[in-house]
Amino acid sequence: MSDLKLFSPAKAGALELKNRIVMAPLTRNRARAEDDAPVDLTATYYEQRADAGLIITEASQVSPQGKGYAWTPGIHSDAQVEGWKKVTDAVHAKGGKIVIQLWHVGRISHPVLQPGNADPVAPSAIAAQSKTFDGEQFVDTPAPRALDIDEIPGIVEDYRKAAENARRAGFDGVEIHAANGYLIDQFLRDGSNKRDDAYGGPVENRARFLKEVLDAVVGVWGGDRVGIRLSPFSNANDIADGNPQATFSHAIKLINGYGLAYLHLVEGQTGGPRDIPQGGDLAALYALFDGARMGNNGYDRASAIEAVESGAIDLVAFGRPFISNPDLVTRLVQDAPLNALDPETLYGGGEKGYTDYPTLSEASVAAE
Ligand code: 8OZ
Repeated sequence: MSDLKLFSPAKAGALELKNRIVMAPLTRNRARAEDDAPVDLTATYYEQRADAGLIITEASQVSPQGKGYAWTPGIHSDAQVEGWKKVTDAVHAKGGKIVIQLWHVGRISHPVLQPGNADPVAPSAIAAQSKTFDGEQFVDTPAPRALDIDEIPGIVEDYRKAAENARRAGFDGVEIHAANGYLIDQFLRDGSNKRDDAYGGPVENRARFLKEVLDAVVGVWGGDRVGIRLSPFSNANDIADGNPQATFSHAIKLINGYGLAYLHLVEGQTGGPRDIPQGGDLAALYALFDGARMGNNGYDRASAIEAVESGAIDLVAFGRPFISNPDLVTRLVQDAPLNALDPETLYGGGEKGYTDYPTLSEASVAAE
């Protein structure tokens, strides 16, 4: 069993991973309300999961404008860096590796979550038929304001500063969140990007913002400590594209030039079926990338073993199973049963459903 590739060490750029099981980025909405800083409980939560070959943190906004939901953490202030430092110290003390996911939500926000109650920003003033949580209720995401071309360098600079803050906070690297209908994805896709300047029109232009973010973040970390997440065939947050195969072929060829640690793809519909719409070819997209390939979405033990053993991908990111099983790696190695997930405690709240899921040994003590 232990000679299964899934449980064997791997390299992802400069990141040396003790196994190929990755904790996927998971929004949990438990940051401190006053300043969006991670709390001590968050250090406990990640520390409990440090057996993963790699932890990718929950998406963390690069600026106040990049925020789209109540109680998500940021990585743009000193207090947030301080909170994250406790997280990285705790994970490192347990022998784990952890990167932070850098996030700007673009139009998936609401004025009540924005500085000065401003309208959220996006490539074009097109509303997403989506919802966000404002701290009290779910609200429709309104029409955003189209970014002025002069504002774009400032947002790229926010990514650069966030990447620097991530270094100060002791992370092993960063993941650029370019998936799930948030700002980078909004630029990439022709359904949300109707600009007629250098950032819109042909895919070369729609990928310009991604390229500038890559330049900024790789400039801080070097390519081999940067990963990127894309969701080519997902329509999460009402994202749409006339030809996702062509869009993401171009994007991944561009990305491949940076020597990144890994390419992380959401396979199929985010948080939903793994089916790829007719004509979509995920393997062809992975083949355009020379570094480690990480797959996510609905994997279980058998499909993860098979995917890595066959060479289809190198690393498997587990989301929901990692929420309810802090010792997921041990359970997968032993082929032990998994704790069920409590959907009521996914977003917001305290330790219930966050740090109180039992490990196998805790569960067996409780059963005695
Ligand atoms: C669930 C709830 C809110 C945000 C994503 C960051 O889909 C998210 C997210 C997931 O990438």
